[in-house]
Order: sequence, then C-alpha cells, then structure tokens
Amino acid sequence: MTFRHITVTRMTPTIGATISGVDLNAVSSPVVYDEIRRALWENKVIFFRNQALTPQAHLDLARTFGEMEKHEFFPHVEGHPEIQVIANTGKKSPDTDRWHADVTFREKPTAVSVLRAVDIPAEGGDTMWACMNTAYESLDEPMKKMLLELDAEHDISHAFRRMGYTGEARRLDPNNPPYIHPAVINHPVTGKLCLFVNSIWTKRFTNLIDRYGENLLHLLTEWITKPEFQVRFRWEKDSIAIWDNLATQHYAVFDYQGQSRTMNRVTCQPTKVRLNARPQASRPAPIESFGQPSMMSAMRPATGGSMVYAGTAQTHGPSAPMLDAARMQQLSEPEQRAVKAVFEAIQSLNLDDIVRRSANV
Ligand SMILES: O=C(O)CCC(=O)C(=O)O
Ligand SMILES: [Fe+2]
Repeated sequence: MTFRHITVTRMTPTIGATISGVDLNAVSSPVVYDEIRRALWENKVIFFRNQALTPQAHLDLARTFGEMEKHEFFPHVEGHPEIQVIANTGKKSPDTDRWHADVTFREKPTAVSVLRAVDIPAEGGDTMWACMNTAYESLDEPMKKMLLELDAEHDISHAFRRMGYTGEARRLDPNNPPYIHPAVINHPVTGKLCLFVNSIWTKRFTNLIDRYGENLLHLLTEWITKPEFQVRFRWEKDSIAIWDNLATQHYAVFDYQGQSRTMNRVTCQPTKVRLNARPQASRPAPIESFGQPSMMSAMRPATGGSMVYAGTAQTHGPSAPMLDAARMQQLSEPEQRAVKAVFEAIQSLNLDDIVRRSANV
C-alpha cells in the first residue's frame, strides 16, 4: 500500500525506514498519524530528521500508539512525567549497550517507544535495531517448533544483581515479581511470530532444565545479533526514532567515552504478549495417569516463591502460592482441573480427624 501524506524510504530489506515530508510539530490530520503507524508496523523502526519536537508534539506523536507510560528509574522532563530523560555523561556504559527489548520484566511490556536526540556526541552514539520476526523465521524448522513450546521468565531484580546493582535490586524486589512470557509471541498488530527473549531481562526458560535452558538462551541472544537482521542509525540533533518494542531489540552503541549524550523518550501502550499459535503443550492425559509426577509437580512446596504467569488468569486465594503457575500452564486443561480439585480437597481435610481415625485403626 502506498502513502499519501508521508514519504517512506526503506533502509534495508528487513528493517528500518526513514520518513520525510512531514513536520511533526504541525500534523494537520489524524490520517498522517495513521500512515506513520502503518509505516512502523511494516518497517519495525522508523526515523525522522530535523524534528525539533515541542514536548506537546512529542506526546501527541506517542499518544497515537496508545496509553503513555512512566518509568521505574529514568528521571523526566520537568512538568512532563511521561517524557523520560536518558542521559549519559560518557564516563561509563549506559547499560543499554547490549541487545534488549525494553521492560520485558513487566507484566505488560511497552509496545512502542518514541526517542528524540537532544544532545549527541560529535561522533559515535549510534543505535542499532534488529528484527525479531526475521530472527525467528530464519531459524531451522525444528528449532522454531521447539521454541513455540517454551516460556521464559523475565526479572528486573535478577538483571540488576547481575549488573552489580544489588542495592537497587533489593529496592525493586517487593514490587517487581518476575513475569513469564512465551519465548515466541504473535505481534499484537501484525500477528507475525517474534522471538521474545533478550540478554538483559530474560532470566531462564521455565520449562527446560536450567542447564539446557542457559545454553539455549545464550544461543538465541547470540543468534539475534546477525547483521542481516539489523539496521544502524546515525543520530543528529532532533532526529526521532520510533520502534516497535515487541518486534525488535536494540543496542545503544557506547563508543563516545568522554562526551555526553542526552535523549528524550516516551514509551507507550503496555501490552500483554501472547502466543496464539502455540501447539498444545501436552495432550489430555488418560485418566489413569492422573497423579503422576508431571501433574503433582505443579504444586509448589509450601516454601515456594510467588511466581506470576503473565499469560493466564491467576489462581487467587490462600492456595495461590502453593501452585506453580508456570508448571500448571504446561498441563492440559483436564490435568489443571484435577490438580486444582486435589489441592482444594487437601485444603479442606480435617487433619485432627485423620489423626484420630488413624489412631483407632
Ligand atoms: O540511547 C539509545 O539510543 C537507546 C537507549 C535504550 O535502550 C532505550 O531508550 O530504550
Ligand atoms: Fe532500551
């Protein structure tokens, strides 16, 4: 489909396009935003040059992608809590110089980010993006099939501890439980399958033995760095990048030691990610197999943590921490019903009565 209000020039066959022919401070009609949105879904990251956006225009542009968010740790522009300031003095790595998608540790990760260059180094400080749809589709069929069955835990505290920010991790712990997302998701707009594990926030696969899981995670975080999946953007002051955070990962190149770099960012549309095409994880078990270890393993030991499964309804009430939601998810529906029934039955047992009866036997 063609564009009537903007000019879209693709940068690679896979990802990235520059948009020209529009002044983002003076958008005359919602149709312009419609076309910008379409250009984003088609190209996964889009770039504009020479757009000295007012805070209002930055917010208007972001709002076209949905509800705006606030962030756990970035400061914001005075008077505009949604405009985050991402600044680096060039003394140490910004920690975004590794491949990642943003805030996948949340139950509902950001769908779209709008980033503006405020102050950039004379040289360096580029940002790279990689297409997670192409990264997934370029894998071998058996690998693609296996990944459709996997879930992964994403955890901000774990990531912060790994980066050496132990105090910060402790502060974040109480309000930031790990979340589990499918390892491959359907993009909420295009439906395309996108790889959804990254090297900052993804901690482990919940349904693989850790030893294999670690290796697989390493393999995938390595795989997505293939140049064929990427585009690299050279910033100028007032360049804008809009990226689809569910279909891409990005890497902020830190090669500007000793120079400062400041960006303004608005992130939008918290989205529960899903995989619709998931093959049935396990077939309905024959009735005799009820009570086998696979089913019982969905019950946590009483000391179990408070894992939350982002993709399904939660089990509420006092029994919730006792059921391992991730393992429950691997069971067929009849198995899940049976586990819940057994669990409720156990809870209603009168232990005193059992002790009395057994004493009389
Ligand atoms: O500074 C950049 O270019 C991108 C930093 C980043 O990772 C982000 O804004 O999410
Ligand atoms: Fe990021």
